[in-house]
Amino acid sequence: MNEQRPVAGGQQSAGTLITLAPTGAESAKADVPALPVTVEEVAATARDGQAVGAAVLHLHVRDAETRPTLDLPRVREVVAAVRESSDLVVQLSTGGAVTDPADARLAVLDAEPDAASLSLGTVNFGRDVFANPWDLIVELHTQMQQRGIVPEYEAFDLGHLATLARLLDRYGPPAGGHVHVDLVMGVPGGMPGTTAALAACLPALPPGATFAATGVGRTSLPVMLAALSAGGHLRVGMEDTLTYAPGEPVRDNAQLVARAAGLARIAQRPPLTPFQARQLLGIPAETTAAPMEAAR
Ligand code: KMH
Ligand code: ZN
Repeated sequence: MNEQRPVAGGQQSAGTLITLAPTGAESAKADVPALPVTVEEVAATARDGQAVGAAVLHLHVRDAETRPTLDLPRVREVVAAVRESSDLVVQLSTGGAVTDPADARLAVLDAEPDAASLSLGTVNFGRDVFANPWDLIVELHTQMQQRGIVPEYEAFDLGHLATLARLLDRYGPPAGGHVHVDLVMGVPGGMPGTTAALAACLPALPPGATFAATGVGRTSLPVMLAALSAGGHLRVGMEDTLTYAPGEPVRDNAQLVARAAGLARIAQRPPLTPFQARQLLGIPAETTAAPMEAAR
């Protein structure tokens, strides 16, 4: 299963890893009623997302007032609820919100996720700045190595991939041994969500790495098609995309996953299961059969 074929700068998989980023830290529940923010809503979103093809959950947590939070008991509660409702690989965001301090971002690793995001550089983020200085990058990388948490390296710009090369050269491979990069495209201040920008990133991927791509806003579809054409994987969800088509708000996260899964099947690289995703990313299989895999 999951046969690997070489492509420029990285590896191509026979299946497509679909990561669901359902919530993010930027949108307000009051503006986007379909955004999952409660423990129950996030757990149901994980279950429904898996049912239509997601394998990984990129998770930002909200508090009881629906505000983004890194509060550890709350993060643990949401992680436990997701593990209860689905088999998805739980990937906690260490990016948080642009206002979150570095120590709180590092502390989410205490919630013992399977995986965590690791942003590779500072980037303008609309009118804000998403700060990722070198020392924080190194601290996240080495702490994840020590704790056996598999990083998803997030690149918002081509130069961030040069930082990744330096990081791996100086500090060695990540937990699990496999390098997986998410190209986050179309952030106002980062690289554009275009085929040309995606193609420019490919030779800069570390040897043997896999990549996914995310297109923010209206770049969602072009980035998805470009990523599939280049043998890449996909990240979709309401963290990045709130409009399904011009004038048509996203109904729910499952709608975005279902569209990605359909395109992956058309590309003859159908969605990977959570079990296959764990194999690809170097995450140990769960010791007990989780709800949905066990039911198959
Ligand atoms: N919310 C953004 C400022 C991550 O999750 O690691 C950062 C972000 C990246 O979403
Ligand atoms: Zn995020």
